[in-house]
Amino acid sequence: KGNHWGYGKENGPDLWHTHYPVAQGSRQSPIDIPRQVSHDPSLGPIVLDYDHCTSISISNNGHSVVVNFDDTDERSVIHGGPLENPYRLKQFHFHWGGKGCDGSEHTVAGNSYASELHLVHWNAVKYTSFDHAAAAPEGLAVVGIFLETGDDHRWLHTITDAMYMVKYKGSITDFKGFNPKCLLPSSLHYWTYLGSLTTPPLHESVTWILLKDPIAVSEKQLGKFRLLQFTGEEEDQRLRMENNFRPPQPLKGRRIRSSN
Ligand code: 1SD
Ligand code: ZN
Repeated sequence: KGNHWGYGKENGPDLWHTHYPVAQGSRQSPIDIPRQVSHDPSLGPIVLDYDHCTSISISNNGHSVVVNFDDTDERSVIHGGPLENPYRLKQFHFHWGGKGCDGSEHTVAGNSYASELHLVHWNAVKYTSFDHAAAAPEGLAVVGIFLETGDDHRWLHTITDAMYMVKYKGSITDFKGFNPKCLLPSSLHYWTYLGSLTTPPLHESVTWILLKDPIAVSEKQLGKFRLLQFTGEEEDQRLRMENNFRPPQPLKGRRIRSSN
């Protein structure tokens, strides 16, 4: 099944269901967050415990740029909010648009942001590996953060400066000591709902925690993301990595809850 999905005309989100029928399932992501979401007083604050955070590498998986973490112990976890267990940070990656285009996966009252950051965590209390967790109902917790265009982001350059080393699909290089805490907005108010991976295999395993406050990054910084390639260095075809987002999917009666 490997690589016949992407974001193009012949392999884009509208066609994913042919190889991944769950694309039309009952809890798919992303979704549009409606204007009015009810506050759930039983939801506590979400805690991102990244103090001893240990990034290892940065890579291009042909769909996004990914920063990978050491997840062999509980050094970087999130807990609280809608979660019953702590979830370990595995990686983070981004989705973005073309120049001047929308690029987020989730939308808010019909409006897109320029980009969306996903911090992917797994439940190591219930499951023995990331791969097991990724296919299981309570397996993953993904924190989504919206990026809007504005001033330069003070810390994002650490990532964009490393991008020339992972321009092509399949490339990977050391990226140690990066703490994603520097990418969080000042408030951690969130929406939460039960959904799926937004890329094949689209497993319905994700507790989504979407931060309401966006962070600002400059158009110039986003331009560096668009120098990445969907394609490998040896391929004849060159395809700029952009518009790597899935559009909102039907809510199908799911409840969305607000932390405030
Ligand atoms: O797109 C990512 C995909 O690259 C992979 O990280 C997967 C987890 O195995 O998660 C999806 S997403 O749902 O976080 N977009
Ligand atoms: Zn993602």
